[in-house]
Amino acid sequence: MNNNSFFKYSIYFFAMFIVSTVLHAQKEKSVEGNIDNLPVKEYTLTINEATINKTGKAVKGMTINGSIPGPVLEFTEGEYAVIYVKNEMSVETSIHWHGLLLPNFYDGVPYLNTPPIEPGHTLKYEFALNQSGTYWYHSHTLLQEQSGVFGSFVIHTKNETLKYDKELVLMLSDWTNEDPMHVLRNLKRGNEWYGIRKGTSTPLNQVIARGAFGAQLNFWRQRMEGADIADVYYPAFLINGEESIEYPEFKSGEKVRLRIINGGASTSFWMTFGGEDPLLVSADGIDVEPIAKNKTFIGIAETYDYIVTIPQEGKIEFKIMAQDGSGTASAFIGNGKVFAAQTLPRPDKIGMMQTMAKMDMKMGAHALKYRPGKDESIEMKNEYGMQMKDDMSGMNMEKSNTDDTKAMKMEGMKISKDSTIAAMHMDHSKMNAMDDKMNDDAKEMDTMEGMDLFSEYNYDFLKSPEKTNYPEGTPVKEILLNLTGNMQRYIWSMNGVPLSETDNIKIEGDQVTRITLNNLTMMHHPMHLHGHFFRVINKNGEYSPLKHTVNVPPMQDVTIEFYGNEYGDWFFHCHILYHLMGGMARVMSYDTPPDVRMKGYPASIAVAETNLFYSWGMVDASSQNTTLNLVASNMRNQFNASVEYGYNENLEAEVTYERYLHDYLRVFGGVNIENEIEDSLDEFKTTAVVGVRYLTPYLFSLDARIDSDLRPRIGLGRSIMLFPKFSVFGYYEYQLDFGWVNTLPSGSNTESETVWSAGAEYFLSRNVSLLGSYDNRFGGGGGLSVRF
Ligand SMILES: [Cu+2]
Repeated sequence: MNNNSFFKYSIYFFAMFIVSTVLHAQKEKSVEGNIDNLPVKEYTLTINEATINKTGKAVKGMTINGSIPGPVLEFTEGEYAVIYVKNEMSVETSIHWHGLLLPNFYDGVPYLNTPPIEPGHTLKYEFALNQSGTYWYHSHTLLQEQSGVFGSFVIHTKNETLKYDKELVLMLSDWTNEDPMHVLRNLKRGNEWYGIRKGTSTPLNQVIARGAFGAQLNFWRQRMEGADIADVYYPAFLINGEESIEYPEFKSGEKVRLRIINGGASTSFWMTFGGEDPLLVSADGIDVEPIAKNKTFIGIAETYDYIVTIPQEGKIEFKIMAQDGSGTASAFIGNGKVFAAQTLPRPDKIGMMQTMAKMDMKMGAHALKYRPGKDESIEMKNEYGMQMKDDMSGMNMEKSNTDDTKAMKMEGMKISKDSTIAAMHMDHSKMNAMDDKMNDDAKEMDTMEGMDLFSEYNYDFLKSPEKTNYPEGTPVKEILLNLTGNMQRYIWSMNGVPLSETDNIKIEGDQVTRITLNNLTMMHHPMHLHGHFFRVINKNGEYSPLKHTVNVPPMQDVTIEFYGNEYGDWFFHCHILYHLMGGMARVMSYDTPPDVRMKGYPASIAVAETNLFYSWGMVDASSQNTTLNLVASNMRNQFNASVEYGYNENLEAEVTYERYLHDYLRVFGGVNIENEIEDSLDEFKTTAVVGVRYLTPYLFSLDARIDSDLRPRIGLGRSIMLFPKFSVFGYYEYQLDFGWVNTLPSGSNTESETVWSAGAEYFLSRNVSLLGSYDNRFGGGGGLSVRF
């Protein structure tokens, strides 16, 4: 620690001492003090950097009390939780209590609600437990949760009505051997290796073999590579930290309550159970109407409780499969022969692409729009997403937001033409007429295929035992949030605006906030609201379930609503950590005075985490030339440097700054240096350049520019993965000189220069490819491409 930070810490501690003394004196008035003399239960969590070996490879990770996951924190409803979180790492950390209703200051989002826990320091969390169920906790600092900073939080109810003998917490997670920040950097640079490594990429040969080239063109036209399910390659998926784990302590005939938590950083799972179908009793910590259900999808950060019965002379397999089919893990509960869980097939990405192409969807809504300050959410919803066939569009209806169960038959289908966010109440005769029409047309209607593709992701199986709707007449505020994303730059946002470019969303107290989450991307987004439970409107109408996290499938919409009875600022974000870091987040603000204890911890620091600069580089070393490319990029700004040297003594170097106007369009300016006469490194020509770069439909990179000699130039490039690990690329560039500045050889009005190259690349690993190319300046050759 240097003197400067020592001084900072001293000031901080002195301030904290004053503040806590004052607060202590005021405790009688504080909502956070244990004024009711509740029974106190204490835990200490110590967070450490550690070497972890989950896959036969020792890597740097983070542990809580020495393990991944951290310990199960067990409480009983009505207790007063006191948890000391001790940071023994060299970096700051935080703990967020996921799904818990607690004072805003203890929610644990650093800089937004709670001070970060500095290295060597301990933070005391304390709050009364006024709920029961299965919850969890995790770091909310950068990608620390991916490194291992997470664990489960169980609150037993005071009067249990469910019948079971024992219980078992099953914490699901994903494990990478890479530094998570490097994973994110690879996603930002568009490295295709993760898809190749897990076998989920869809090279052109497979697309053509399946007769899906038309669908592929449809996707390319809309600047999409394909239907992506998960971005990150994981060498292992874990249940309580293991790929396969045994629980022999459970005996035949015993009923066991499984408390299942998805603590994955970016993996949702399909869960299956051996033996008889288990009884689903709770979702996100709250009891639901018990229902026998086997195959279930668990989105990131969701929790489900099941009651299973251990079979006679056997053990149950509980199996999870990563949503994209890239891996599984199993837990075995009981003894004896295995009652195997169903093995699910890998999802068929090419088939999905074909179905989606048929559904007439408009993709490519901006993740980074031109004017972030202008609300165009409704226009965006109308323009993008699933389009209705003409014969249905005249009906001008939106999926009803009322509790009319009839209307819920439209669940999973979206009709966006001419619709507005305002819910339209339909009378029953109209609804019946529509039902008939839908049934008649179901076979031919392409749009209906979408219902099959995503119907297994709806929440209709969840029914609250009690009514959850709000008293009639409660004022309702409607908010539309289109979920938007850009795979090429790995930017994720809402309404085309990432967190760093928007204001807080104002939440009014004593009224209902109803949010329509309209997913305009090809990925699922598990959306989590801190400090609240919201109703997820489904076919159960008044009995719609309460949740803290809701998964929104691709090109679908889900409506949630909650009653405003809190204060302070609460985070609302996609729980795919890499999407959160990519900007898919908002702050929901009650606009109440800030907590004095947060002085010196501006929320802007939390926001800045979603707008970091990522930098990367690449060297292509071939027998005929060598090129070096360096990039540093955040949401709107990018710096590029490149040097190209041919062994025929042709050299070109360029440095540019670019500004993204929106996802596909950037303006740039910079300096270009080139040797005037080929085969001579004596004479260099330096020019200033300005221009635009544009990603065209069908994914061509276009570069149109003019230099300080008033010479216009246009360049066009594209690469396509033809076979697994094998892609081809081409580049064409044409420059004209009208002699406006330069003196042209006598007799000619214009002079032109053409540059082109084409080649192929074979991926050997994440960072190395074999390269073969021909360039009209340098000739043909081969070599290596190294990414760093
Ligand atoms: Cu997301």
